[in-house]
Amino acid sequence: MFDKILIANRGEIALRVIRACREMGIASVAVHSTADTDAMHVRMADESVCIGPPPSASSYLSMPAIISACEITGAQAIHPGYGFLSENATFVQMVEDHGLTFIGPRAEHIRIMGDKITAKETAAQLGIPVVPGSEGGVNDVETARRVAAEIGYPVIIKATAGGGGRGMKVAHDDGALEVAFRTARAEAKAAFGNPDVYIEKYLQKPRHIEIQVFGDGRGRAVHLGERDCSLQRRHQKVLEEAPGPAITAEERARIGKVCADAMAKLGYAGAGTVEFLYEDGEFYFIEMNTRLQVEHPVTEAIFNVDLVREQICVAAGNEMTLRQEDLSIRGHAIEVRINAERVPDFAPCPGRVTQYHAPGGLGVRVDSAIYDGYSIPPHYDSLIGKLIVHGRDRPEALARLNRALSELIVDGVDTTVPLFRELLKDPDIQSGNYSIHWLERWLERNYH
Ligand code: MV4
Repeated sequence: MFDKILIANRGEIALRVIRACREMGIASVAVHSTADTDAMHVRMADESVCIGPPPSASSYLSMPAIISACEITGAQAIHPGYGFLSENATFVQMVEDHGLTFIGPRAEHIRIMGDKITAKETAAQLGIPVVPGSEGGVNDVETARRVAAEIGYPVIIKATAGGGGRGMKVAHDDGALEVAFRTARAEAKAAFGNPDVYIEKYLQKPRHIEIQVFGDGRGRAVHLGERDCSLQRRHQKVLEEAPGPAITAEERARIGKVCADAMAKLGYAGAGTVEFLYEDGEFYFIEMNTRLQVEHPVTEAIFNVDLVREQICVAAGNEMTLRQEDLSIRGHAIEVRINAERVPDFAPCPGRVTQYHAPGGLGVRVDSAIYDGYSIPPHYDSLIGKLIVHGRDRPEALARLNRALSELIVDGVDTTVPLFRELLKDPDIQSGNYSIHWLERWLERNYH
């Protein structure tokens, strides 16, 4: 096992990893920019290294600075958290070239899943159901027309280098196809330096369902059910829950096994998420994320598994302790993302937290790195905390979330907390009846 791990991240996810390290008796090293000298992850880690000025590109994304911090402190492994360098295959290669261990999948698997066409082809070959569409990329309008006519309108044109919703165009009929196709290619070229696009049948009212997978890198893999992450605004998740309110035990077992078998065949190492659109009882693969996700705590709650501990174990070359037959779901969990943002326009609202009180009690988990008097710097993501509740069933989880939100105090900056207090009153949220478009429509109804 490692003696010392460096966490190449900040905020709540850095704390999350430090907590796992401490429970495992592993020393932790925080890295930080000059904007984060007073950050909680720096205080909680056993050691810290300043790696550069506030802009991420000069600090949290600086590969040489992070590798140097390992060499200075003697850290043997790097946990990337999410975002930043977590899905950067070049970084993984560099880490390994310096005799260090990347706590995550192999560079090759990150690279495959980072290109959306290759990811989809790989998924299909591995037996994962995919959205009907073009085989590979489409480079000319004539081919686009032919594919669209074959699969039927509406269709969606996606950038292969995209992901997370950037570079997508919908065409509802043949008349709209040419403009959508050319616009998608131009935007893809401008945004990613790569004009390649592919075409899919456009699903009109799906849910976003993602399957948590975990592999040992030696041909064994398990699944830990799904999360429903349909409540999003502009491709930013707002609330996530597990299990998915629309998914049956039979569906979970079937799609879960398909994903676990696929990851076993790939030789995938560590935590991963296979993303699907779910409509009319069918799952359609869209992307795979090769990292630990923001919303992993809802899965941890219902399976009683520490995913970061498992990541560290597998990276250290230990046997994976997870066995599919031991993994069973207990109850229901919901996470809400607390962002320092002004509702309804969700403009970032950095500044000083004048008062902070975290809720507690049975079934309540708060993952946050803020504290009384903390100044939220303007340079980074506006996520300042996650409130995760666990109950014996969905109604109990909802009641607990409502109660925890009533206890939570974050003063001095605007946050998404008041939004959740309103959202929980809606009958569709109470009943779990929502698709990927539900939240934007609710915001229009309630705030415009
Ligand atoms: C789609 C789709 C409908 N049909 N693909 C958006 C982000 C990227 N991960 C994939 N996305 C979508 N792909 C087909 N064939 C609708 C979306 C989509 C979406 C997906 C998940 C969560 C929220 C979304 C909001 C708008 C569109």
